[in-house]
This record gives sequence, structure tokens and C-alpha cells, in this order.
Amino acid sequence: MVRKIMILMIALYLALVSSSYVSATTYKPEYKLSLVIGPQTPWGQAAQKFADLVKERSGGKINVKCYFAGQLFAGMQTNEFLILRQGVADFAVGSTINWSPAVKELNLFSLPFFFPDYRHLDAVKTSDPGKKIFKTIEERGVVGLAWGENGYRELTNSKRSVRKPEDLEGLKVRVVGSPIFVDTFRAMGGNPVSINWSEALTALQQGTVDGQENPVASIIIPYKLWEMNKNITIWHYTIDPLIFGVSKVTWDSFDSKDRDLIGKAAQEAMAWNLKEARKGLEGSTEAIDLLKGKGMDVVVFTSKDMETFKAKTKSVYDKWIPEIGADLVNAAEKIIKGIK
Ligand code: X2X
Repeated sequence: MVRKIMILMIALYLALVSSSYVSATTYKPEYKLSLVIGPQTPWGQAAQKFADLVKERSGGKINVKCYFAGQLFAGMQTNEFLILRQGVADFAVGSTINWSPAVKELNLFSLPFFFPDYRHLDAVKTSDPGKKIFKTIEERGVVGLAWGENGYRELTNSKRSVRKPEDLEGLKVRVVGSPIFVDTFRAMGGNPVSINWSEALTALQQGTVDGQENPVASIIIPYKLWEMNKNITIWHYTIDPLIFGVSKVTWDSFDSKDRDLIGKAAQEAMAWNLKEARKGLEGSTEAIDLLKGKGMDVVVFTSKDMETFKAKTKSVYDKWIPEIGADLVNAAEKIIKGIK
């Protein structure tokens, strides 16, 4: 009798162990990855690379599908962080701008004329401020696996060359629906209009707006914006990193081997993305030459031009530093000042 009970208990134990083993390795038929933009961009291609790597390395068990052009949030790009934390999207390669209404700290990257050079951005991302930002998003339900890049945001428009703040007067510029951008353009003397990226191209084509601001290699070239806007100002006024994020709900469903596989694939894909986002721009004039070849009139700011514009944005700093967190801004500023 005792023996029988023992055998029964062992059988029960084995059943429990094997069932928890099964549930730990249960995969969804499809994991959804959210993107604001299309597959023709280095941003979109990097996400597809991630999906391909993960599928191959997991022997087809982890099947990630890229949902381009805001399909998972019906175009409302500032909702992307929310759908990710809820697990509506499992993964996202998201811009800090689009996530910033949900995570105020991310407005750090949108402070006007704050990051003079790529080296400054890289140093901030890889030291304490960058780590603190990943910790903050994790506390809100999204695990950050890697940094990528959209890039320095440059101004294009159909009306005139912009070199002085007066040139912005009356210029209707499409910006993302993140409030700091409206504040910044108003402070500089422009007329900002918040429009989702899904509708921005039509607005530019139909002339309901005169211009927009986006990075050269990641957006302006792949979307051929010279067809709508002949003028470009290379003013480096904000920089827009991407974050490869995974919903915590999804992350916790993977075992440690899969997490390792996913984390490595995300880092590889984002390293590729960052290289592409800077291609022809860092230590090269190739990308700008391409724009000139397409008939664009290119104004490249000197550091003095940047200072003139930055001086106009003091109200943006006064309002947004407390929102972002003075400690975070000061820590980033210290790193920037330490790099000459
Ligand atoms: O909407 C934009 O301008 C874009 C594509 O750059 C972002 O998603 C921030």
C-alpha cells in the first residue's frame, strides 16, 4: 500500500514537472512586432532582420511578424508604448519621440540642440542616463533590448531656405504629436501642426503643410521627400534614437535560452540599423550630395547658427527639464560637456 502511494506520488510529481515544462516552452503561433514606418527604411529592414534571425536560430519556433506603418495602433503613433506594455504588440522598434508621451524621460532626446554630435549621444546612451532610461521603461512594462537609431532630425520645406529664425515665420511644419515638438517650433517662431506619420506624406503632397522634420538616411531618402520639399536645413536640432522593446508579459513567457537568443538578435539587428542610419552622414557628405543631386537646396548650419536657434528655445528647457527630471538632464549634460 505504502509503495503504491509512493509510486502514485512520484507519477503525480512527474506529471506536474512535465506540464510546467510544457507551458514554459509553449510558443504563440505569431509574435507581433510594431513599427511606425515602412519596410523600405533601415529601421524597417532592421526589424525584418531580427525576425529572420530569430526564426532561423529558434528552428522556426519563434515566429515574429513585422506590422509596418502603424497597423497595430491604427496610425496613432504616440500609442505604441501603451500597446506594447499591454502585450497587444509583443515587440516594437520604437522611436523615443513616439514613446515620450508615455515615458516623459524620453523627451531628453528631443531637447532642442542638446546633442551636438553622435559621440555625445552614444556616450549618454551607454552610461548612467541610458541605463536609467531602460530601467524606467522596464518599470512601465517594456524591456529594452537594444538601442538603434532614426537619426538627427533635419528640416525640409517647399517654400524657402531656412537659415535664420525669421525664415521659420509662418512656415507650417508637420511634427509628431509629442507636445515638446509643438513647444519647440513655436519658440523658434514656426507654425507646427501635429500629424501622424501615416498621414504626413499626403499632407505634404497636398500642400496642407509646407514642411516637416525627419532624419536624412532613415526617412528623407527612403521616402523621397525631395518630391514634395525642395529645401532642407541640416540643423541637427534633435536626435531620435530607437529602442528595441519587448512587452514584459511576452519576455517573461520565454525561457532563459530563448531570451538570450532574442536579446542577441535584437542587438545585431540594431547595430546594423545604427550603421545604416548614419551612412553617408558621419564623416561623409555622400548623403547630402545625394540630396543635392535630387535638386534639393541644402543649408548646413554652423555651430553659430545652432546657438542662435538654441537661444530661442529657453522656454522649452524651462518647461521640459522638470518633466524629464532635472537629475537625468544634468547627468546627460555633464557627459556631453566632458566630450570635446
Ligand atoms: O513620425 C515621424 O516623424 C517618425 C517616422 O520619424 C517617427 O516615428 C518619430
